[in-house]
Amino acid sequence: MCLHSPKTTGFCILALVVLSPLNHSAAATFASAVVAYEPGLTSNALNPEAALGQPGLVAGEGTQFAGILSPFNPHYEADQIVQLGEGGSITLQLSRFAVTTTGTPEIGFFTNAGISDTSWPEGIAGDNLELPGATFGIDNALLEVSADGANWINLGIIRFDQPSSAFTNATSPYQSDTTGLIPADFGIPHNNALADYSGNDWSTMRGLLGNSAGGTWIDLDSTGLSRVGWIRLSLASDDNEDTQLSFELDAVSIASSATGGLVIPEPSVIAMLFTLTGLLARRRR
Ligand SMILES: [Ca+2]
Ligand SMILES: [Ca+2]
Repeated sequence: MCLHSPKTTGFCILALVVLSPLNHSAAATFASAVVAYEPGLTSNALNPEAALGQPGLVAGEGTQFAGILSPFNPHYEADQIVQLGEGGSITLQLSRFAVTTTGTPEIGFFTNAGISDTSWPEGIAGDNLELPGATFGIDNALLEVSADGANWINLGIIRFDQPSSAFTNATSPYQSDTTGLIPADFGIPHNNALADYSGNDWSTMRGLLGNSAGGTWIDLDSTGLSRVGWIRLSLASDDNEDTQLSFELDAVSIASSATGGLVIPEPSVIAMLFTLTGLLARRRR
């Protein structure tokens, strides 16, 4: 999008430079590259690129089941979700650094966690979301973070239990027509615990989320790192042949208020930098 003319290229590079190191723009930033993927014991969704970029705003898009991404309607498609089985792991590079910032979690994880609708299609959560069947897709995984892609800080096993929600004003959690809907912001953390949704209807849940798109948010303050550019999720075997654990990842985002500079400029950006240097040199002559 920034490659049409030397003039446009200059603007793009200047924008990147101005935005560094902190980028407070409204648009959320996401994981941008798969560094490693080991599926583990799974035969499903072997498509790690599905975890890059932002979640699609509609689940089942293009099918008769198309409906907005909501706490009752998470993604399930192979082009949206990557799965880890037991022994699996995925390492992702973020597009920009998450800068450790007091007072806010920095990194959001969007999975296929969903809340079962006790009154379909109204969208009403059960009174106790810890009961079996009251939710689906909630899984644990080991989370590690890194400032350089080589040295890792272990944040332990996290329960990724927060659903996603793509629009702030949808009257139905399943509606297929997105006309007039306001997209939620994947760069806005929230403070909701899973229990906060208990017994609530869709309208109340929307209020709890505000402009946030949900997700499970992780605070980096305890890591001792000043910034994080890589994340790794791992699912250990439970050494039980009768169970088959899995973990499903949709996307990873960075809080807009904690978004730093580019992790590693892609080759095209380096090329643009050379172009800009050339332009500036020409102007000085
Ligand atoms: Ca923090
Ligand atoms: Ca995805």
